[in-house]
Amino acid sequence: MERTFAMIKPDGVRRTLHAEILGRLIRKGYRIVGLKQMVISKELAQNHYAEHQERPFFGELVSFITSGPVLAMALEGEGAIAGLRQMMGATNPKDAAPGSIRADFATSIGENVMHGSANADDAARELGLFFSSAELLDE
Ligand code: D4T
Repeated sequence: MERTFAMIKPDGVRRTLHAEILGRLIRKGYRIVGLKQMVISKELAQNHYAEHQERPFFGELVSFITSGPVLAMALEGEGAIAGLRQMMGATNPKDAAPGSIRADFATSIGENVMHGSANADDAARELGLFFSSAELLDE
């Protein structure tokens, strides 16, 4: 069993895609072990996206992700880290596989509806940034 961090970004929350996206994740078989709608602080955003600090789009990325509430999630399931990435599709919706969440619901690379941890190290780091252990269901 793996745990991973997922998030509906402010564009997805504004468009109330909660049920659409949670429905897909639940039907896939993932267990939602943590869930909260929250506004990300600038500090948390900079920390979460620290790997992109030097990129030209960093400022826009931080201002977008803090622009309104997000729905933060902890998901559990077999192969959940890679499985979630597959369900989300490529970062740029133009390149996302047909039927993936980004292909179906997003048009721009900047506002691409969802985040999912890229690998096991990121999953552990991001779950720790967004959730305390008391907020998560037991295994
Ligand atoms: P996130 O982290 O949001 O799930 O996206 P990915 O893991 O799929 O992609 P990423 O880390 O490469 O990019 C993080 C975030 O930055 C935005 N972005 C990215 C952007 O606005 N312009 C760009 O050129 C790139 C590469 C989109 C996602």
